[in-house]
Amino acid sequence: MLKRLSIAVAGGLLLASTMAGCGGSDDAGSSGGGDDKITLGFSQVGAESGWRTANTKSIQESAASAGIDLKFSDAQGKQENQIKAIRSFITQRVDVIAFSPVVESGWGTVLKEAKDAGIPVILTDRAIDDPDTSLYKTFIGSDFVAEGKKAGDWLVKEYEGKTDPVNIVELQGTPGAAPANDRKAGFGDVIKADPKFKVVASQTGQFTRTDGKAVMETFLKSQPKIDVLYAHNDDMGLGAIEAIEAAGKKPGTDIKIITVDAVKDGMTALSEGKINFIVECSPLLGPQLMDLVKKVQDGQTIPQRVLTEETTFTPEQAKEVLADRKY
Ligand code: GZL
Repeated sequence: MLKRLSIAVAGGLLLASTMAGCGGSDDAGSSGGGDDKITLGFSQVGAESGWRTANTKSIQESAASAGIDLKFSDAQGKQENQIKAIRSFITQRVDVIAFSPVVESGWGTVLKEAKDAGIPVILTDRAIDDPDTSLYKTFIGSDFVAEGKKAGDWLVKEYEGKTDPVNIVELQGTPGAAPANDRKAGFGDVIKADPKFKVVASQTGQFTRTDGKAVMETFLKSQPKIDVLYAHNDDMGLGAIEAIEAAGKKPGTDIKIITVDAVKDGMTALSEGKINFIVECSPLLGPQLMDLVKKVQDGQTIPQRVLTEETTFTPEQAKEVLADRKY
């Protein structure tokens, strides 16, 4: 799918256009870099979801297409592994370091080490909460608070004019992760305006299908009445659908479901009416990241924040675009 992101610069914010699904071979791990090749050290969160798999593919393919020597490390969801990988990239004297921080906090020390070693750092996908923004050149990723607000706005519209209580259960992402914190905050901000909306249970499903299913099973046992599920990503929503169906209920009808990401499996469930609304979060950050890496290597000034614009999907819209989805 051609992902068109309009180019606009406002207050140091760049929205850049990018073509999705770049070509080139899938270059896993590190490829032999010649002397003049830029060497990029990338620390990835893990492989917890369909979104993450697509994000990794985009980064590996884009590095190959851009002729960038990629040293890729999978942290299996552990911050200590990401810190170790960043230290290893510093020892190897890579040209640029990029990473998707699994959680928001605890990065100051290792990023100071990269800064002292004169190696520029780019944040991708998730933000950090360190106040010292000189520790990284830019953050390219979505506005997760806005994603949560879009989910809340849909729910408010869906129940407009109704007065009965609406019991909501929430499957949160990884504790401490920016998308989990912000999607919760954005959603909560919108629904607090109407007392009929009540989050009766909220627990992490770690962004995975397995945990999403297990937690939804406990919600179904403990909650006398569930009207809505808000899941911070498609994968947890898909796991919850399995639990809802096993309990003899119809997902999308007996329990309305809102998720975030818009990966293929989520969009398929949406087109079938098992999910009611999906807020898109694009994993295809590879092309923009490689462009930023080259600019940083050339010593060019780049915006502090590169925001990926995203849309939302209803079941009807999902049916229209499903065939073109690349992830
Ligand atoms: C969001 C990304 C989140 C996805 C999940 O940018 O960090 O992590 O929403 C993924 O699917 O696991």
